Amino acid sequence: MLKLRSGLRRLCATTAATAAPAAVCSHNEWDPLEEIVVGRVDNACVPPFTVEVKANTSERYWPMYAKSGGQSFPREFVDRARIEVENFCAVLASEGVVVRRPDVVDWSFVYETPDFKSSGMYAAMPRDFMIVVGDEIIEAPMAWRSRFFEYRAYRSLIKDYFGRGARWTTAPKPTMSNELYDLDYPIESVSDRHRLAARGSFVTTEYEPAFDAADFMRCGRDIFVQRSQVTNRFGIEWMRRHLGERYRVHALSFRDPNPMHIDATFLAVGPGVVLSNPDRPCHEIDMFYKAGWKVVKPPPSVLSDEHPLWMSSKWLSMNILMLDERRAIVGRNEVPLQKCLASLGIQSILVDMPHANSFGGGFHCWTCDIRRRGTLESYFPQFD
Ligand code: DAV
Repeated sequence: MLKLRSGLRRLCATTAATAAPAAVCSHNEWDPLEEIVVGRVDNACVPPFTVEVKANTSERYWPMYAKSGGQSFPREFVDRARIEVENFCAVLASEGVVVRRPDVVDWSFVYETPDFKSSGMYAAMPRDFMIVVGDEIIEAPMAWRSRFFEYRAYRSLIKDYFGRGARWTTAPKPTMSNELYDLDYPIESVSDRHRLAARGSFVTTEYEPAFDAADFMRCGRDIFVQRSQVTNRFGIEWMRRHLGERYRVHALSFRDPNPMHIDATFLAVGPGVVLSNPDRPCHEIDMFYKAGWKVVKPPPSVLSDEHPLWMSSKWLSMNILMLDERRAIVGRNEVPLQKCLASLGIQSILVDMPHANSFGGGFHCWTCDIRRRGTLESYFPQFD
């Protein structure tokens, strides 16, 4: 583990004026977890089958998207996922974590703006929609048209946090007009898509800022992000300028034919330890070695290929949630991963939610940490 650099400490665990604990404060992915938002599967709807959905999903599921856009995801999965996620919340609560939930919203409503028409999807993945950086909640300008109104499910929560002292920012809302998308993005052939992504060409253009918060990973003063199908360079630059000099925003790239969300590709699990997906090596990994980080390749998932994953790969297995740097929420059946974590001194707390996984997320995606006990530190001395 790295030695902490004391010169950079800045407390936000208490607010100066009141000395009361800050309601919102999180600097990284591993400090001791105190409060978290866990998503909801209620009313989850299949998004309309637009170019950005097609670019991000496997052709195996395209018939389902083409047929069921605007309708409920299969009820059996919704019902099972709901039970699994309630259990996940109960496990978090039993570990002493305060669990908050978004509102129940009807996602089947059809909306039309001057630029586009769509229906909604869900509020299952708070990690995509928002990010906490220090005492600030930032709502992301997500790139899918079906997610434009997702903020409505979170506003009760965010207003409450604002009332208790959090800073609250909504990144510029995208118009999501046709100019934001490469409507000719060649998605019929997966090999075309691989070639394009490798060249840095994605379904989203640079028309206006767009990002999903899950493309960012927080390591104290250093924040890592990838250009992906849903996060463009304009969005990354917006974050960089918005966060200002206190933070260093680094763009990483991976050998990944279809990047969308960094947290099943590259996930920091402690100060100086990162899980790096062996199928998707990081082109800038030297940055981590230089800072003395340990780069760990997690083993593949044991999940059956038959189990539907409508919006992700099986690498959701590495999408774990750290309760602190020694304890993680990990899939109950992922024994090879549990062993790998044990070798790092990390104890696995076992939770099973395969039907929740079908909706595109693991434990990290399904949550957004609101408060972790800790201070702002640098773990990359070469940038100080
Ligand atoms: O398989 O890397 C992960 C999506 C997380 N929201 C993947 C996609």
